[in-house]
Amino acid sequence: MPPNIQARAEQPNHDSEIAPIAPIQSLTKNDAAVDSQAKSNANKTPRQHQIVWRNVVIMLYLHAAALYGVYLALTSAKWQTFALAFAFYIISGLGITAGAHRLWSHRSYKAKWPLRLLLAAFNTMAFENSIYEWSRDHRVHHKFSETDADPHNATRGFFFSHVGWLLLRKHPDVLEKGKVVDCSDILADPIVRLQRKYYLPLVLMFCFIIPTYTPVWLWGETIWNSFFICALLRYAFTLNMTWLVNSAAHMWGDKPYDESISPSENFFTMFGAIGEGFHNYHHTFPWDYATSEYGIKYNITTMFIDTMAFFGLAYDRKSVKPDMIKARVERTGDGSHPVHH
Ligand code: ST9
Ligand code: ZN
Ligand code: ZN
Repeated sequence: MPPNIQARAEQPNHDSEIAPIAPIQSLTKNDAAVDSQAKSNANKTPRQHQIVWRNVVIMLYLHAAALYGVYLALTSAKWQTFALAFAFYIISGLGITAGAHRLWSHRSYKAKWPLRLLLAAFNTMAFENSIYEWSRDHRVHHKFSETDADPHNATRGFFFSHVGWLLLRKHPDVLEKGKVVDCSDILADPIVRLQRKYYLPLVLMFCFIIPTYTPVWLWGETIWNSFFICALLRYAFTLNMTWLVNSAAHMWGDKPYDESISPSENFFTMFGAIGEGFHNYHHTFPWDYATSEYGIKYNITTMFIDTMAFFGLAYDRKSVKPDMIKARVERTGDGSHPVHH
């Protein structure tokens, strides 16, 4: 048993206090009763700061290399290389937003296998942990938001919810309370299992080798420029745009749908996270495939899913009826919704 797991095993056991296993619907439809009971049981085990130095070194290197990538982009790279890096940011971002997030974590729409395969490839390019691990953490985040059982608990501050949580061992509550969250449906997808099984070699190929060599093959860019711009700068940028949803969008912005929760409508992340910045809406109605009541407005991910639906590859897109949104806005909103004006 690795030492960190052993340390956890010695933590006081709160199993008896854990809420009963919730049906998957409660994760996607925000079953308030179960959630509030589960949340009231959180915050019991003391926080520990077991730093994972390997991750600290990797993240420091990645961000320094990304800055060097900016320098190269401004001084010696071809413009096509920078444009392709931007395209890879959008593509890999879709693997997170349309893939791990809206499809696998929330099941807010269904996708035929060719689309699931494409999304899994895009997702691997984003290198944000396997679809299974990402979705498990994300379901736990929704169910236990703003408690110690939330992997990136925003009450621990901007840095922790942004990147700090990836540099420390998880809080024991994440593991203990996380057990009640059923993720078997995610693993039931053979594409998810395949990605998980060969994750690291696939990441090497999709996140690093393909982005590095494409500009070299297509327009004779140097491997050096290409590696720092299309691989490392693009990767670090996409990571930060994702992390801002956990940090900034859990701190700053309006709360038109539910003022009692931290997630907010954050204008910057609407763009940076390609349509995932409507975070107050998303935590209120997590099963809506558009993560917003405004459809494709400011929402590249919704445009992508709708395009896939047009080709018959996406179907059963779930959304919330306007009446229900209006009632909720009037009941729990902070007054910033246009309905109030
Ligand atoms: C990255 C992920 O960046 C980013 C996620 C962001 C999410 C954003 C969400 C916002 C909404 C959507 C917006 C998208 C916008 C996108 C825009 C794009 C343009 N439940 O994890 P371990 C158990 S990754 C239940 O190792 P440690 C489980 O048994 C970046 N159980 O914990 C597990 O074993 P196994 C690159 C759980 O040892 C065991 O515990 N990657 C749960 O404390 C051990 O798990 C990195 O930097 C749970 N939730 O280590 C690597 N969690 O898995 C980062 C755990 O076998 N990761 N268990 O079942 C690590 O190195 C480690 O995870 C650690 C913690 C050091 C952070
Ligand atoms: Zn979500
Ligand atoms: Zn959130």
